[in-house]
Amino acid sequence: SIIKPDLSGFENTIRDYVRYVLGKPMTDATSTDLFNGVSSAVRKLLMDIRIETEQRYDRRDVKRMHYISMEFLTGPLLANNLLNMGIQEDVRAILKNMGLDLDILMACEPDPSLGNGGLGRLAACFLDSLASLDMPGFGYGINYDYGLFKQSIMGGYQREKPDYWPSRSSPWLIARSGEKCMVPVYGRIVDTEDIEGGYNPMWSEWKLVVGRPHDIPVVGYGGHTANRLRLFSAWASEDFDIQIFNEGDYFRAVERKISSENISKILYPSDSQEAGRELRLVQEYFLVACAVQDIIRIYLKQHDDFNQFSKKVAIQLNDTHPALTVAELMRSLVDVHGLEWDNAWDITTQTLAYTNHTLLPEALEKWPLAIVEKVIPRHLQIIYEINRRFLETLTVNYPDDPQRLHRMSIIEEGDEKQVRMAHLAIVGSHSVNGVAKIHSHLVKTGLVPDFYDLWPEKFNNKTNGVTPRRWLLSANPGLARLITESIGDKWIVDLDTLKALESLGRDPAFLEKFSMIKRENKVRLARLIKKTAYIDVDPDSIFDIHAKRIHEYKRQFLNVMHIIHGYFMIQEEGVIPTAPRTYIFSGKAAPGYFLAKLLIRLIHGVADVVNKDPLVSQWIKVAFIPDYKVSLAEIIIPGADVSEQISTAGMEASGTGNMKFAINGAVTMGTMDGANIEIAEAVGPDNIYIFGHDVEEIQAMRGAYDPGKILAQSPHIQRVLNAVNSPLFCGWENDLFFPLFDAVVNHGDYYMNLADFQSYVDAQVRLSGDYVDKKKWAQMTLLNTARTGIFSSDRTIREYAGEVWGLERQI
Ligand code: 26M
Repeated sequence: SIIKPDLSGFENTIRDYVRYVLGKPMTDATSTDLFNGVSSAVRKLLMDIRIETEQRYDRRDVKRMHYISMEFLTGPLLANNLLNMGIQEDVRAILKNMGLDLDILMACEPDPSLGNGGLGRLAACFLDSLASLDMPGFGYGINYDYGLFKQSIMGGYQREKPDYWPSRSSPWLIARSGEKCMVPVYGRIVDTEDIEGGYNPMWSEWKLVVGRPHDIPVVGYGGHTANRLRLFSAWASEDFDIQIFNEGDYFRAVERKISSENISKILYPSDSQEAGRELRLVQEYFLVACAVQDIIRIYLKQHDDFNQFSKKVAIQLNDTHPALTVAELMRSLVDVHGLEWDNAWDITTQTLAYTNHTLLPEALEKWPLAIVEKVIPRHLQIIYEINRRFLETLTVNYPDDPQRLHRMSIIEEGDEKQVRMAHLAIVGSHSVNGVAKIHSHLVKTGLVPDFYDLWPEKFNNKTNGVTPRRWLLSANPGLARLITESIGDKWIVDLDTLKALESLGRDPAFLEKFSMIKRENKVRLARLIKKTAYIDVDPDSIFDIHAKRIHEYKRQFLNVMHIIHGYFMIQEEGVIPTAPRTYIFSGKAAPGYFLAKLLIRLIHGVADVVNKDPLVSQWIKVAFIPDYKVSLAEIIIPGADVSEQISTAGMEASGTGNMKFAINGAVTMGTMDGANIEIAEAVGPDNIYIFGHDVEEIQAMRGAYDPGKILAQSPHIQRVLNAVNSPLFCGWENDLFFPLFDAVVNHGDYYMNLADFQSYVDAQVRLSGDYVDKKKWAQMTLLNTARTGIFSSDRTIREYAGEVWGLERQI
């Protein structure tokens, strides 16, 4: 049941905000002013729920889970908050009465882009599910001044611009200056002899950075529970450098202050390559230190020793980015709170759990000892001690196996010694999980088999999920309404009930309505494409969408190869396709990722040729929607007929876009990778297009794979690749796409585009044939919606809560 908040003062709060906070008469208020006014009225309602929730948790002394993540990709919050509190229609009416349009105000809300992609968005879905399940789960992150860069396209090239979002003035952020965290950083270790003559390390001459919390309330569906996401801004309080101020070196003191404040300045924009920059390590440590201090402070409000700690606190590490939590929690327990090492270690490992999100070797975090020692010398000592004890137990378990010890050590030996963050996280946690069945299997057998051998019971799977509140109820209001009219609204909190839609597939009137909604969503998307990419597309063509970060392993290149192939089939062979198709791409490339950026240029080159060709453009259109982000995904995904999920098998840990598309009734064109495998299992083989080599086949091919051989045997592939390497798509620049051609033809085609090409083309031909059978297609897409309820993040969170966190509902 929904508890609706009292809206009697709502209009007045908006008017007061405009008049007394902005100091304007209502008649002068801009849409953005009014968005802020409405949001602050909503925020008042959120605070009431938030305060009640906290009192409930305190009263019951509940176990709390803290999700530590360098990224939280929330997207706009107004629509979601209104829907979760069940007041969107009431507020719409109040505003209408004031002569205002809620949709126009909502469109003024900037996306807080505090994440790169899947990992950050998953964290945001998890917070929504935790609150909707009335569970005490909280987020800890960084309040970056600059989120992920804004992407624009100039002459087919990606341009990056800073994304300065209102990190100080967003109506959703509540600064909590009273709960600052003090973070020591840099300095050196001084060894002293204490009274008993023992070793007593001292960390001295550190600088102090202050973490200022900014809280975003996270209200669950139904309005019963509001948890919080706590984001820290780095801040240098004047008094920490009072010394320098006093010495009269005012400018040096101000300089220091500025450099401390750089810590939360910007989100690192690479979603895979390790940045390796000192500032990134400082960011990771800053987050961890603030979070640990805050968590312990909250715990000690209700306890006076640490005996209950792991009974009352669970901490989840979102990838290895916050893996320093292992060392920081140890430091706090031992150095600050005076616990014995063994006791502190039990508490630490019983509290922490680690989620792995990638197998890509280039994405596995390793930090050179020299940088770690410079930034956090005491933590390096603690890591050494953890490793010393760990290796000691290993010699007991595996006598005479020095190779294994070498492989498992937290410290990697070599020219440049490094800390292996994944090893630190595994050793310091009681649970290690992957994010889809296949991925968890590969973590155990491929990534860290030695650890699996040692601690098989630590390893588990938690297949990702997405929140149906944002990704169906909010993003696809037409479909949400139809579903609720047909089977009631239970699905919003229990997505499995969508199963009841299955039988409606035999009702032609229902299928017709279902298809009409997709059509309307395609019209909405076509308008977005016109507005952002300046391309006219036909809503009656197949909308085939590839939306995600641009990366070689995600194989946007394979998709482009197929488009070029289609172009030649029409242009040179006079083949008439079964159905017209619009290929839609959207996604950002990391600013330093040359081939990914070149691929964006290639997509635009191909689009120019194809869209201008009078014959081909009747059948194929290509569009690239710039600046992919949550708010655009909410328009793009519901408008899809086909969802491209075509990574090289074994490389996409899970994918979550794949789930959003399927729930919204798109049919997946995908490889047997990540959660695609579980989607195939859920919807059945007739309702998905699976192609390409599976993980075992890919593994078997590695080493012996020869793209040249495939090339030699395929005139179609030759034609496509020659075109890539020809002036055709280059505009006025010569040899523009040679590096893409070269990577595939001369450098081994690491992502095996050529190995899967033919099977991809075949699957696409089958799909086109099926699309023209309107009824068959409608049934297929309906079954995708009906059978993908298990990909609700509510299901994922229930699994974590029961099997990892020991977290209970607090209704
Ligand atoms: C690391 C070091 C320095 C700077 C940035 C990073 C970094 C940031 C984000 C590395 C990886 C990052 O994200 C990886 C990611 O998004 N992984 C995706 O996680 C999803 C949620 O589990 C999965 O569904 C995707 O398959 C996986 O690619």
